[in-house]
Amino acid sequence: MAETGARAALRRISERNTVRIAVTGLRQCGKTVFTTSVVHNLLAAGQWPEALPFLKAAGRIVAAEVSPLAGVPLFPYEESLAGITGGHAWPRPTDRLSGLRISVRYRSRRPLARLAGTRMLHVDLVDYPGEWLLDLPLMAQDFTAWSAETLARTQAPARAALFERWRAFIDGLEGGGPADEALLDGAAALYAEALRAAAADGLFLNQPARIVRPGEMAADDPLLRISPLGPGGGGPGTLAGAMAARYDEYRQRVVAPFYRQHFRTFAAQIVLVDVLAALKGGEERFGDMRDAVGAILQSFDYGRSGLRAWLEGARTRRVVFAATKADHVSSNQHPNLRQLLREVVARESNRIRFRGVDTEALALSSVRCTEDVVGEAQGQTLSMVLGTPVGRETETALFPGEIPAHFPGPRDWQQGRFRFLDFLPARVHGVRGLPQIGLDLALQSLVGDRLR
Ligand SMILES: Nc1nc2c(ncn2[C@@H]2O[C@H](COP(=O)(O)OP(=O)(O)OP(=O)(O)O)[C@@H](O)[C@H]2O)c(=O)[nH]1
Ligand SMILES: [Mg+2]
Repeated sequence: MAETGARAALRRISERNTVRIAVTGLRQCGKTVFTTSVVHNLLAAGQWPEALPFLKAAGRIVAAEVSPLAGVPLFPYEESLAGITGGHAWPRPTDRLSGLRISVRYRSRRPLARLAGTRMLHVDLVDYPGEWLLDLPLMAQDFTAWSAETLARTQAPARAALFERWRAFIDGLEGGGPADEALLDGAAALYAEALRAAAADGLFLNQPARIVRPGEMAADDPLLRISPLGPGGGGPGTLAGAMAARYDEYRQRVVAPFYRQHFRTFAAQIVLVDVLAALKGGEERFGDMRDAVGAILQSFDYGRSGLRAWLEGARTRRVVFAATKADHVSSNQHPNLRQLLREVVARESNRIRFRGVDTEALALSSVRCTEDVVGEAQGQTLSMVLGTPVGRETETALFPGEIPAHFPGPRDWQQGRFRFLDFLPARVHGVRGLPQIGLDLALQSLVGDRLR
């Protein structure tokens, strides 16, 4: 429903002390762990501001409190934290949407404002399965355009074999032929099977996303019976026309609400990118990850200004790009990790900056699980990381390989070049904040200017 100008103005006033942070990132890039660590470190900052040295306002935070976000199930913060600190286990992949508000009471930097008492900033965060983001680009593509793009993608080497059966099936269909529900369902079933296989194979650009991660929808929901079709006459009553109608219904009923409610307006965005996992996955997965991040960022409307921004509320001021799980490599690799991330997002970053929004890139570890150590291997002294790799019981010092500062070339992709392992959360009490790298810098960029 459209808001009147007056109502929107009132809403704007109440939003003045609220920051909605869009935590954006592909599956398993670290969104849930990031959210947990942000909440925990802000809760701890009132008493232990040293946990966030680069958040300039940390020393002025008095205390913070968590509350639910209207209309969204509560983010399972306690459960996630207990897993990390008590059980030394990571959260499970997210399969539902959830959110929370963390309200931070702080003292103003300005002496006069301080006389008036403390101030409040509400930070709103939403968590969701990373797969779902890949649906956002569908909002701007009609069925014909989406089909053409998807067909081309499924012919590239990384996917060709997985999509072969589906491809043979749709090649036998005449898009302009009469609409036959059984044929449409047949194409959709084969497409769904191939899409799930691609996801299992570590590929990201899988659309429609709910086929891979249905969430609260049933896996056999008729809304999910969608498949791209080859070029061929569409129009009402034809196969292509009927499939286009299914596609539009999915966009309207599934994608649009997700987009409208959670990504249309936010004041700050952090884009989490697991550059290390993509490097480890090899050249094709690395390329797919880059394309997926690019496709998602295309769907945000940056830099609204003037009347429209005023009427619609929060305007994005800043986008922070973060290469996550930086603790998988030693600190001397972080500058290269950051440089590589800057190359990965260069095109999107340029587009965003052109619209007057600041961007920044950093290396991040929401929960630091390793320490830097120096070790000897094959007669060389090397910088290593010490931590407990997933699947092992004891701490181990490892040399995970070096991060290239530029896009890897053919030689870099040679087997064994990138040996990053996943680590278990380190044994911490988790009262004084979770150990982190760059989380405080990220918070400074995202909300620092709002804690004045
Ligand atoms: N060492 C280390 N590992 C991390 C860190 N953050 C995340 N991880 C690892 O990354 C995995 C995924 O993190 P999540 O936060 O669950 O990822 P997500 O983006 O919420 O994933 P989906 O829910 O699938 O979209 C975790 O299970 C950890 O293994 C970190 O700061 N350090
Ligand atoms: Mg998650």
